[in-house]
Amino acid sequence: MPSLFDPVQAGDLQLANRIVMAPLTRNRAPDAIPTALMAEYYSQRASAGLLITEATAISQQGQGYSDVPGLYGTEQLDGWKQVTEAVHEADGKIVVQLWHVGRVSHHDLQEHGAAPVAPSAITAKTKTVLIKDGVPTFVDTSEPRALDAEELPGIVHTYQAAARNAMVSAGFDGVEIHAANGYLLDQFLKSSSNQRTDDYGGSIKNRARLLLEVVRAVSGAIGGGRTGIRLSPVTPANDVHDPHPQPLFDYVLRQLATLDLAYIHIIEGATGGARDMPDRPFDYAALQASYRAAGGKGAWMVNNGYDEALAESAIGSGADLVAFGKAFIANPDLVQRLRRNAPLNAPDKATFYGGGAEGYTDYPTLSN
Ligand code: 8OZ
Repeated sequence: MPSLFDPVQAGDLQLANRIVMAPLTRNRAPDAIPTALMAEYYSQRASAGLLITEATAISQQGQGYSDVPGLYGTEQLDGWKQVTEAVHEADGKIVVQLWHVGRVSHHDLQEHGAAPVAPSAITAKTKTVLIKDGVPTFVDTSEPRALDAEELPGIVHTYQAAARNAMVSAGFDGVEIHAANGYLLDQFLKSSSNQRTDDYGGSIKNRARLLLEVVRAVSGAIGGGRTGIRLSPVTPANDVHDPHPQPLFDYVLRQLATLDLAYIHIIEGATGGARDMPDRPFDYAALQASYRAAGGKGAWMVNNGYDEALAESAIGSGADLVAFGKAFIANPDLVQRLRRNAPLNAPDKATFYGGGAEGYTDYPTLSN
């Protein structure tokens, strides 16, 4: 039986172990440009089998928080290039998470103070972060406007262009499409945020249409074997809900199975919170079985609240990869610590979002 420390193939990505650094928003990219400090942070963690970057906006419209990075300007791509070079220098593999926040934004972050966009004009009961004078402040998200159907091909194209630039200009090993946590693609999937009456709303097939168009466009441009996707069937994050998640995600996974993706990344339960949600039951084993039954060969990546014992048991029962979030914030050498059963540093919540090196690149490794 494989262990967490054994190599694994995820599409075209040959990974040294099955421990993945989950995407983690850290708000340390002023003007959305990745910095040398970010290159240091990611390269410190390069012993992970795979690093997934923090969520990275594909356009200004896709921005929802202060000081999160983008992937649509030359300086942003150059900034990411120094990150990928540092990670490759340290023998790591890194994919960038492609992000459009949809309605989880504030008009101050949008071009000319425009309203954020969404499947329907329904405000999310959630907060975003604006950093003013260096101080992160939580603010209500702004009322969005519903996207016209004519605008959707442009959004698909923007994902595709970002994926191409990620590979060609920024030197990434692949991309992960962020379709989780109540952001744009998840807003289209779930009925609480999608009340459209056109081809992109109503039936499961219609609500999954934009997501599948994006995945086809991205994987068509850079190769399915370098494309992953993140999904969160039942998370309440950012005020999305679907009363029937099992058939919805069953359909999505059966469609994705035909696209030869590198991996499927599933958040089990409430993002960063409870794995079991009695009011939102979901059968993840059935979801994986549907994907495999439909011919899906991508690596199966699980996430949310894993410790080593739970991770090994997941690998034993058919997961290929386990993503760790907070543990990677506080333990740059997490792989080595897990391998040696060494104690873990505790993460400091106060320095998760915004700031500089403190709580970012200064967590000690075992040898320090
Ligand atoms: C925490 C804070 C801001 C954004 C996600 C991109 O939940 C995020 C995020 C997390 O996927």
